[in-house]
Amino acid sequence: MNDLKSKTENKLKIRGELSADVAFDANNLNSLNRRAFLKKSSLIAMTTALGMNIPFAGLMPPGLVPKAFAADNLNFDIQGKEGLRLLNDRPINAETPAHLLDDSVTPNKYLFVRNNGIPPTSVDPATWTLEVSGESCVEAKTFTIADLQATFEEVTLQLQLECGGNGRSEFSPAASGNQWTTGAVGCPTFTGVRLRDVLNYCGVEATAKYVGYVGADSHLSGDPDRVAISRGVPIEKALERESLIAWKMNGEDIPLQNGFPLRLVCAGWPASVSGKWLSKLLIRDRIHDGEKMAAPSYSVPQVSVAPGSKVPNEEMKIIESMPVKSLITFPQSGITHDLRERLIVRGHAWAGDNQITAVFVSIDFGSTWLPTGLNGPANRLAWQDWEGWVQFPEPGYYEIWARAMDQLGRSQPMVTPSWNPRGYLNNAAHRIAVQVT
Ligand SMILES: Nc1nc2c(c(=O)[nH]1)N[C@H]1C(S)=C(S)[C@@H](COP(=O)(O)O)O[C@H]1N2
Ligand SMILES: [Mo]
Repeated sequence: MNDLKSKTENKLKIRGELSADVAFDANNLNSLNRRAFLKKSSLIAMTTALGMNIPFAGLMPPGLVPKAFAADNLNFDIQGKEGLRLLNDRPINAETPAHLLDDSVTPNKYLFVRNNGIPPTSVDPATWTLEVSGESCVEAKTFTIADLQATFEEVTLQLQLECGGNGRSEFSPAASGNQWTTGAVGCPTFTGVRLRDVLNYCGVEATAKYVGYVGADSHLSGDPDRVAISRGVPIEKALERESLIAWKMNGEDIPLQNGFPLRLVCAGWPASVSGKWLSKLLIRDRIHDGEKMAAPSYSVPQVSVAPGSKVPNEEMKIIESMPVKSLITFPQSGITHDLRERLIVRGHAWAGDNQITAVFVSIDFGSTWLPTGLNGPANRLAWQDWEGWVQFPEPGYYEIWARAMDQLGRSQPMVTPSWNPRGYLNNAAHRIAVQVT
């Protein structure tokens, strides 16, 4: 693992220092600065590197790096996971390639892993306890998982989790942190009890403003007095009927890396609010002040800023509902397709607390958009499946782009949206490469 980690670090070091001899190395290109690439490239160079013609080349935005060059090449072994791409091994951070997210309900082996610290090592669900307290809690109480199961109504919901930093790798100038591409997202089902039932059982004072979580993972430094992460949500979000304390994912034990034996799920917001290895909940009379609550963590500038700007913490705001986004999960980027056949294209779309009303696809670099068929969500805060088909006019290199819209009319930009210092909330349209022969 360490060997692979240093490879990743080396890749990061060469970011922006593109030399001619690596210009067409597909494995290196995805972590390189796009502008540096394009300074040295031309349409001729691109078609030579692709080995085929680009029929819609005239419609290609200047500065676009063909998706075909961005190969996902790092596969790793994490217990209970399959095919994930590792970004960091301490703490473990691994994302799911888009084509492995094709299922309507994300299987346990394909849910991404984003750890800030070191997960607990010996977990016994029979003795695990959850303590509820805080300034605005009427009566502090402690529950075992069996207590939760015996006292409250059991609920199963499909809920989407997306890391606030998903898509960070595309920001320029680069933002530090895990260089997620598109794979820090998933939508499994969770079974547990409603957070609000548990909070109301303990009593919520009128002064309640926020609910914070504490998990049983430890800080990377090993210092028992330090906490890796302790975030939370405003009381209104905590009291929504979809906010859960869950002990099952897709009907099975939650995978260890995803929070076994108990986790919070407050979907539609940065997944950092969904505490794993949940051991405490605090009903706070103020904005929760746990680790990584304060700016610049999970915060963006209050007003948009020029790329590369320094933004004082006081001018940042905490990220709440996530933006509109979509993913093409079929076909896999890089496939070869027969000109005579229609190509089915499908994926998912989601929009934080909101609902998707349409998804469009384009095969001509965004000049023409075709509507797709869209399903409703299984329940509020689940992603929505969409499917359409395209037919290509002649052989050559194409990209399929997808773009979703929500009920507020918000859509996705074709380029990276508002630059922010930590590289959050990139909802640029997803692109895949197709070779038509
Ligand atoms: N206790 C604890 N909870 C946590 C984290 C963590 O490191 N420790 N990471 C958070 C972040 S930043 C994200 S994106 C999600 C990731 O959930 P997953 O690993 O199950 O996909 O968990 C959140 N909950
Ligand atoms: Mo995250």
